[in-house]
Amino acid sequence: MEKKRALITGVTGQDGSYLAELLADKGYDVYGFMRRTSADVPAPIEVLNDKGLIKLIYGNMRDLPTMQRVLDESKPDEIYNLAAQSHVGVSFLCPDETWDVNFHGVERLLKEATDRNKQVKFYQASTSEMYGSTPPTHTETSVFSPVSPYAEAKVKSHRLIEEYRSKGFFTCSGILFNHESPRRGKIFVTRKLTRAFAEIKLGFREKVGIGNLEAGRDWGFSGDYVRAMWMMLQADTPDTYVIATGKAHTVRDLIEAVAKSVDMPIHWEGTGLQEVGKDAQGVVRVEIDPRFYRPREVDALCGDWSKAKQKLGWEPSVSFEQLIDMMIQSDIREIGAAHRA
Ligand code: NAP
Ligand code: G4F
Repeated sequence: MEKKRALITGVTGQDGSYLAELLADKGYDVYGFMRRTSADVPAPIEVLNDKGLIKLIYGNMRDLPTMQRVLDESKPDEIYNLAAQSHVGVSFLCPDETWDVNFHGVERLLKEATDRNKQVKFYQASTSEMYGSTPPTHTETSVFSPVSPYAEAKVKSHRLIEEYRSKGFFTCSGILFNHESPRRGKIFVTRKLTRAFAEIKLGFREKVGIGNLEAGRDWGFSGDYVRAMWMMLQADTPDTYVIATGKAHTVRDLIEAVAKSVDMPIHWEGTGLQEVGKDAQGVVRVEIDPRFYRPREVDALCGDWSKAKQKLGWEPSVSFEQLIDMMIQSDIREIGAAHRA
């Protein structure tokens, strides 16, 4: 049987890296679309494991000719569109780039891909941010109320995916709630905290500044969520699915759990901007830094993933506590290794 070919945009990101490994393990030839950066990693890069190939080629969601070239070279059966300006806070600072990559990029890719192959299967990385703050639990049919440039662009792309589906194309959307891992970018709140507490624990840092303590998120493991992406494209019909754990925690809960996982329980003193988190010796380990507040905030997100369980047989395998432990242990190892080198 001929090997399947997949194109992953955003392959250098958290999800892209896990997905590339998953697909290569399943025997796919995987093409990854990567931007040229000042790190000067030369492309193409080819990685061959015993089952499949991962080939990274230069591409940019903002550049039509490179997109066309990549599609012609990779001839994908499945496309996973994960590339995005993915930081909500940054989207308030860079709204044009966010709009161009997160919406127009999707528009370009969908058109070029379906012009070339009407049977191509397309996964779009939609997001729980599209709901804004419409409580309490979100399903595939909950109302969208985006509050950031990031979420506005994602809603527009989500609608485009539905439009293509209504015309008979195999286009799926995963409305994914926050998912994390040791490969998470260091400016997202989970990794920022696991990194900071690993440094505090090892004596390289004293404290960390944080924004809104009361925001609630439904945090899962990226490795579980990329499995759901693949399952969506193997289903008989294309659809939209919520992927989540169904359990929400606040940033305050997250800090307490991260601190506990390095045996440094935190207690809180003060209120508002003066609130601090102190360790058992009374040393301030967490303080409020208003620079991390957002112009508009999504207060609480929690997903109902029952459709994905029922129709795809998907379920999450890593708990909130296991996730934090995995991340902090990895950060401790990484920092230790860097200081030994
Ligand atoms: P990430 O780690 O920030 O990765 C984003 C990827 O997009 C990176 O590979 C980045 O490349 C690439 N990219 C950015 N601009 C590009 C451009 N102009 N052209 C080509 N590539 C570009 O994000 P992630 O956490 O893996 O998330 C993957 C996708 O899922 C994103 O679309 C995100 O919006 C969405 N999502 C994420 C979550 C979550 O909790 N993680 C939840 C819901 C939806 P560089 O390495 O060059 O920067
Ligand atoms: O970790 P965050 O930056 O993730 P956010 O904004 O929820 O977005 C992530 O998840 C979305 C899915 O819902 C994805 F679509 C998106 O691509 C991205 O992966 O912030 C989480 C919460 C926010 O409420 C934020 O205001 O934590 C709050 N927060 C408090 N202090 C902070 C901080 N966030 C960051 N990044 N840094 C802080 O110091």
